[in-house]
Amino acid sequence: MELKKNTLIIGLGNCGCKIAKQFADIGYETIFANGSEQDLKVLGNIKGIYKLEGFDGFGGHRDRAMECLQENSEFVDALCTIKQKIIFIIYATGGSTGSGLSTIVAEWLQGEYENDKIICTVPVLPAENESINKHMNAYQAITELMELDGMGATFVLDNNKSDNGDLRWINKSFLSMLDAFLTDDSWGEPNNFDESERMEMLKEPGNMIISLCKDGITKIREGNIFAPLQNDKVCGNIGIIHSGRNDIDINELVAEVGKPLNISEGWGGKCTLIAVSGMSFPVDHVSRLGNLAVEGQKERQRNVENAKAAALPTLDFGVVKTVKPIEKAANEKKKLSNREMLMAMRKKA
Ligand SMILES: Nc1nc2c(ncn2[C@@H]2O[C@H](COP(=O)(O)OP(=O)(O)OP(=O)(O)O)[C@@H](O)[C@H]2O)c(=O)[nH]1
Ligand SMILES: [Mg+2]
Repeated sequence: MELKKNTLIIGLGNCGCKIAKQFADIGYETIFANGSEQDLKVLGNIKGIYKLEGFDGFGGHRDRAMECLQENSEFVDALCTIKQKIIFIIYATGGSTGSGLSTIVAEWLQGEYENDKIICTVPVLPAENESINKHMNAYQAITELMELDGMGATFVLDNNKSDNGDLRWINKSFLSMLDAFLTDDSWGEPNNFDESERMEMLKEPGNMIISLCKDGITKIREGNIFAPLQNDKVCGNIGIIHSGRNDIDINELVAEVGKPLNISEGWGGKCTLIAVSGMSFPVDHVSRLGNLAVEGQKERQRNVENAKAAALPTLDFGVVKTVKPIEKAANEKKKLSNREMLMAMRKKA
């Protein structure tokens, strides 16, 4: 089985759809769901678009998702006829459409296909300088995701890692990493990192990361697109494709990510690839975002309290009295207007 052919990418909300579009452009089967006509226009003329009628954005309210799905049965119908074995749901946790839909869609797919499919999620976390509402939504989305049973791997992308706010770099990097993971068909002595081993990794619940370069081990901690790893060394499986000869020192890698149950290695890759699955969710980092929201709300509350004291005082504007014009003396001759003078002159002539 070729993994790419057996993969469906679902993009939810604006960010999810933009990342999913990149996969569509390189031949992946894709479904897009969003309410905003303007956002969908950016995708161009492409199949698999579901416009969520009546929901032109959720305006920051994740809780509108259920109502939206009830009113947009065409999209839910599409979720019931998926042929691919592996499904990726991509969405921004900080927005409201993708963030709100994500849990319900994941739960729906899980119920619909039970253990028949591997359902992976790709939640995108807001940067630390984004708004309170984004941090609250992200915290809720990750809490809900962690409570779901039967899910496959989760790739937590972190917008805080973007270079000067360049989110396209995050999108592109994820595309190349996941595509390499799904399509690298390199083979060599003495072993290969085969498709069934990759499927096992995707099937494994918990956090997963991919790194695509020679200095992959240091990139696991910094300079990557993923949320900072939970510092507990919980690790399920490691997959490696060496591009040269043993270009990854496994002991060094294990010291970094923890002791895995299994290590699958392949040789002859176009570039070095490291994948680590079954790790803990990045709870510390997500808590940090949650606390930023709590602190932000406290500050707003303080501002509201201070603003109360700043009521407008009552001012006495006084009353302006009118003054009567001075009456002209009765004997004073009325001055003629220019017109009157001209008329009088014409009469005389
Ligand atoms: N990595 C990445 N993040 C993005 C991108 N576009 C938006 N975001 C992030 O996504 C979050 C906003 O989510 P959106 O996807 O725009 O929201 P939505 O799902 O359309 O929901 P609404 O609030 O209803 O519009 C913010 O945290 C942004 O930083 C993108 O192209 N790449
Ligand atoms: Mg939107």
